[in-house]
Amino acid sequence: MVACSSDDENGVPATDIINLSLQSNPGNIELAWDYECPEGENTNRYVEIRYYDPAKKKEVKKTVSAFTNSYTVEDTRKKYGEYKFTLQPFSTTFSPGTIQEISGVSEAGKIIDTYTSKELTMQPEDIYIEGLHPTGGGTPANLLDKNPETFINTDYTKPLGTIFYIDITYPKAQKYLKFSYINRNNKAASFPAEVKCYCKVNEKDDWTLVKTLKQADDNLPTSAGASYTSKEYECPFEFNYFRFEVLKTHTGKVNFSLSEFAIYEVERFYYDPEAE
Ligand SMILES: [Ca+2]
Repeated sequence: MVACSSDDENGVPATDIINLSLQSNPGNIELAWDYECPEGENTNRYVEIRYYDPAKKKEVKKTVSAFTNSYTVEDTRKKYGEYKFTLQPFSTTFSPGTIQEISGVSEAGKIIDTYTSKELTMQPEDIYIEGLHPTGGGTPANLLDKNPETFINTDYTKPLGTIFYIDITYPKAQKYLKFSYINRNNKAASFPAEVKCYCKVNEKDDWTLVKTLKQADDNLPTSAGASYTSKEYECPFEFNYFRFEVLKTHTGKVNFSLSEFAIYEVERFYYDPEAE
């Protein structure tokens, strides 16, 4: 029997729900349905949705307006297996309609993995540069003065294949490596095009390679004055020392030249809703 609009004000039957469907999404389940009667003849006041929430360990009852034909159940989890939903319409006179049921499994909740970082203050003595040009190379302080016109330059008179690097002593141990630099503001200068990033805990330790950056893959900048900020790279341990070793420059010349260098304190926020 189809219960569309009726003149009998003493007891209007509810309009039944049809075509109830369920869509699984990451961390939520979407229910959708139609009504047996066309819009305008729908006799319902609301639809009641009932289900058991295994996360809160309780029965949940939601009501949605008669004009609604979908509902998203938030914070569902794959690990809880099947959810069973019961929908029941109620008419303008609160007469209950036919119960519809549907079951389904949620997709896994989305993993949240984000980093926050802030710059760590360095002193010039925290920086050692291997192979500074003896007269025109500048000093480590030039990398910290926030002035793009002061710079460091490694020794361009050395033969090709000479490896130059910057060693940094961290003021505070870190688990994640993140750094930034600014190319020297001079079009004739050479900039890092392949860099190996190493960490270690103690001064006497061997270096551990954490990441190799390449110009094409990692967008190391090749224009004068351009800046680069690395992603966050996890070290196998909390480190105190960082080596920025330049294997190639974008011009192919032996030396590289930078105007600023910075390191960061990094905190990671990781949350897997399925893991609790
Ligand atoms: Ca500078």
